[in-house]
Amino acid sequence: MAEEKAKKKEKKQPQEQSACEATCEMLGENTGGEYVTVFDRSDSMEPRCKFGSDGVCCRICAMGPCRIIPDKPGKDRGVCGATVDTIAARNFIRMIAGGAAAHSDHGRAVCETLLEVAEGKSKDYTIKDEQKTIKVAMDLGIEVGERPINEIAADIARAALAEFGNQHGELKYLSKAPLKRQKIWRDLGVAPRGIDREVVEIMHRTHMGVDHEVESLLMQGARCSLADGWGGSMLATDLQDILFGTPEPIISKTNLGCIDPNMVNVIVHGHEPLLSEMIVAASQSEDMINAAKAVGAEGINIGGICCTANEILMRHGIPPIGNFITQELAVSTGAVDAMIVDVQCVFPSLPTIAKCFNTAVITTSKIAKMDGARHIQFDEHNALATAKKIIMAGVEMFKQRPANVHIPQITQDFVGGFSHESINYLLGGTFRASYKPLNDNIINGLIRGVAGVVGCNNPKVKHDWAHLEMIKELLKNDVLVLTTGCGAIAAAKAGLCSPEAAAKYCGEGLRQVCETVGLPPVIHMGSCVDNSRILIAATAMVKEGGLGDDLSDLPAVGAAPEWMSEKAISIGQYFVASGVYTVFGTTFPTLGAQETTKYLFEKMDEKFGGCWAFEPDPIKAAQLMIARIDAARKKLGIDKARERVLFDMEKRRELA
Ligand code: NFS
Ligand code: SF4
Repeated sequence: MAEEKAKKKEKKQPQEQSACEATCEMLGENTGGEYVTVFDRSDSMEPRCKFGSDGVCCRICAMGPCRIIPDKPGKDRGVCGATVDTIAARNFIRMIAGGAAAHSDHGRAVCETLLEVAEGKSKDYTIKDEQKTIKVAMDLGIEVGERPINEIAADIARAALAEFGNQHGELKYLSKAPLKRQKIWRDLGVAPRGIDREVVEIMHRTHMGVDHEVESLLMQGARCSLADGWGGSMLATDLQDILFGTPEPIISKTNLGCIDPNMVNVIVHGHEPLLSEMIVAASQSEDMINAAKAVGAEGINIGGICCTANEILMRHGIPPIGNFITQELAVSTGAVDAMIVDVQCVFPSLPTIAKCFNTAVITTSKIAKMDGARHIQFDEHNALATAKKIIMAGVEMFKQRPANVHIPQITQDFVGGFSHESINYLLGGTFRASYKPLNDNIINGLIRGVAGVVGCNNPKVKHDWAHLEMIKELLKNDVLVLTTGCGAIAAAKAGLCSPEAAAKYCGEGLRQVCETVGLPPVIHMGSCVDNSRILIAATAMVKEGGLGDDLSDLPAVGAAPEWMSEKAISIGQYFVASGVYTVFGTTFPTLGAQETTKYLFEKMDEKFGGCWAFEPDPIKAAQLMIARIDAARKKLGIDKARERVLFDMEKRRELA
């Protein structure tokens, strides 16, 4: 009895688990523990294995698993003799391979669909953005001339697909980076040859008994990550823009309150917009709306979770109802009739919780199935018909809604849909699109610098909290924030992605600029593959002039305060290899290996002009980022400008 009481005491309060009000409300609904969620499973997993956490356990061959204690003779090497640093470096770059593979396979699927569309075999999609098609053709060295757009698009798709299997030379998109950056990559031997080749080479090098040198391993990790950021992810973003349109700022709503009790709620979750685009289109067709009405609903309501949410938000203003960690809680509202999933970041627990709430969980990808879920294979040749069939599965479930529906009445308005192109227009105007106003305001010190705050949620950290604390600290210090992925949804839910946030959270300088240009201080740039948009925006800043001649010269930094996935490690590494100082929170997967960690945190800075850092306290992490921004300003000789601005501000306050 006493024991039971002690256990109950240990159960965390919702407010300790999440900074999102709606999430807390749903957690509060389950204090009796009727169903199990990621929050409970994470607590049950404690204490977690220290060897695994620190990256010093190797299971690469069957002589292991080898768990290393570096300073204990006899335990300081694996059975094969591998040192703790070899093991941690191997584990680390295997994470990069996993992340790069996921992003890039998504990119590959987009390429294949574009080819089918261009060849007229996938009749439900069209080429939506001709201007972008021409731009991408030029980037890939494809002749434009007077050729029909479909022919150009087909050549783009073929050239893009060839990037995956390319064996020699280097990826074409590397030429989009600043010249100085390209030279750094070539000199270091990390210019990726082909996307698939770099992933495979990591698997080979990290096989038992191959590459054992920390530098050699980590440099291949960098090469593979670049094949993700400047390859697979960038192709995914660009070709999606061609197919579905380049995003423009769009007003939307977010959070669980966007679930509508009177509608058939279909939630799309996962990553590839190929299907979710069609789901959106199908949900607006008359026959589907009629089918919904026939079962007593007012219509069909689409919402999103994770990055597929960001994709359809960016192009259609569809509300993201939650981020990664809230996928089960969305189901537990009882009002989700169907949850449609494709690939990545999908909990295999969904069918279990869905059973309690009569939600249909539908898998759609031929590479991603789940026990307990219904599989309706997505067929891009018959995209609209498949989407309708999937929506009908939701319509059928509407009548079986449980009695205990509970939807938190919490929503938040925000603006999303910022692509590099739309920022360019916003800043410079349609006729003279440019980043000049941004650069000018950085040079004159009103904006101190730019930070990309991106990435996941992780139940080891209070949900959304680290994102929000970090972002607020940055805004207060006049740092403009760019965001993607689940971090973007966290920011949007907290009201940081609305223009009004400028007055509420920003330092005087940043507030002024945001209000003049009409930008929110936190700019939602899309899904995680859209981190490639941040690379391109940063490159545009370099090319605009006045802020050095390489990405590493910019007063720009990156962070993933609640990361969890291998994709996040790949993203972090390609930011570092692109010259960006990048701070991760939560935990860092090489901490048990000194030399490897030192290489990532220090040596990479000498090589790339950017390096990794680890700081779980989001405020301290923000301060590290600000210090790095200030150092870059000093190097550029623009630190004096900022002192003047601050002085002026004081003066103005005095006057007021
Ligand atoms: Ni990014 Fe998107 Fe979210 Fe993390 Fe998962 S959804 S690709 S990996 S959890 S940000
Ligand atoms: Fe152990 Fe070496 Fe095998 Fe890894 S590769 S499990 S360190 S013997």
